[in-house]
Amino acid sequence: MDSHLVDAWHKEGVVLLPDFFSPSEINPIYQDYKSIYGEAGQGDGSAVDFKVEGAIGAGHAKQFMNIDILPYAGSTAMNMISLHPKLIEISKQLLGVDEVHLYQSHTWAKYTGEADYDQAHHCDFGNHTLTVPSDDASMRTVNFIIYISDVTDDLGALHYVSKDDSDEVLGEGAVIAPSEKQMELKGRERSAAAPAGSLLIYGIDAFHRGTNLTRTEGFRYTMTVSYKAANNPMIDFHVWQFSAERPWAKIFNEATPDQLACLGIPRPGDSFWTPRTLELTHKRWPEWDMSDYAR
Ligand SMILES: O=C(O)CCC(=O)C(=O)O
Ligand SMILES: [Fe+2]
Repeated sequence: MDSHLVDAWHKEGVVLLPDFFSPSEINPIYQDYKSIYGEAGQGDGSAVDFKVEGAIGAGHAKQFMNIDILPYAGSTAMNMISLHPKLIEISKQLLGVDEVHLYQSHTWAKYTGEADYDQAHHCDFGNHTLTVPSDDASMRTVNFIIYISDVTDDLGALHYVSKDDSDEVLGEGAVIAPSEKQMELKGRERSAAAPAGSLLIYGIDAFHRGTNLTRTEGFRYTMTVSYKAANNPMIDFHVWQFSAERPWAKIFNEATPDQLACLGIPRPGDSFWTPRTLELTHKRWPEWDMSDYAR
């Protein structure tokens, strides 16, 4: 149990772990992004600025291009990193629960000039729940950003405000920042710039914002991966079951029962597994080695 990480998480609301993944874990994913998305977006590679007078940024549809959802067309590494045992373990520690579910996993490639990526400070609950962040920390979220390429300030590093600072500016436990408070939050923001392989961890109640890419012909490759307590129906983002035609074999062929449990698949020994469900599931996913489940 890494109590230092848990303390930092509760105090700051955001934790940056530089060089968390090894180059051998990240390099194949970098190659996937290169072949799927390329190194140039739409536009001529010079920065654009669409901010209105007095605003620090806003959401635009063009910021959200070049996003795909698990399972991916790319390598095993690209598919399995969302279910990395270290991410599962950290999620359990930070939420303080024994069972977690993966509820979000998407790629994101951003390019200088394709959009103005500057956003206003916000917490992500707006599209992760129909309610608001819970008072109970175990019913909130653990949101990871995995850095596939180097992320510097001129390549759109996320900026965030620590919990102490947002509480001071907005009042204790606030999760909505009115426009007249945005400049003050910006004055307290910190940068999450870090090299490829780094891991950023934040929660559903942490103020942060995307920032613009300004380096000529710059690009930023990241992956967004989020966990919640397994028994938390308030939180969701994707619905895995909706996309049965996607390449799920890439996950089934590699994942352990613990990893598959993060997608809602009952563990070996669960009463769900009967001769009938085993046979039908095997017909559905013939490549999946189900011997642990059949035992
Ligand atoms: O990609 C980033 O750096 C942050 C984007 C973000 O916060 C969002 O779209 O909600
Ligand atoms: Fe966000």
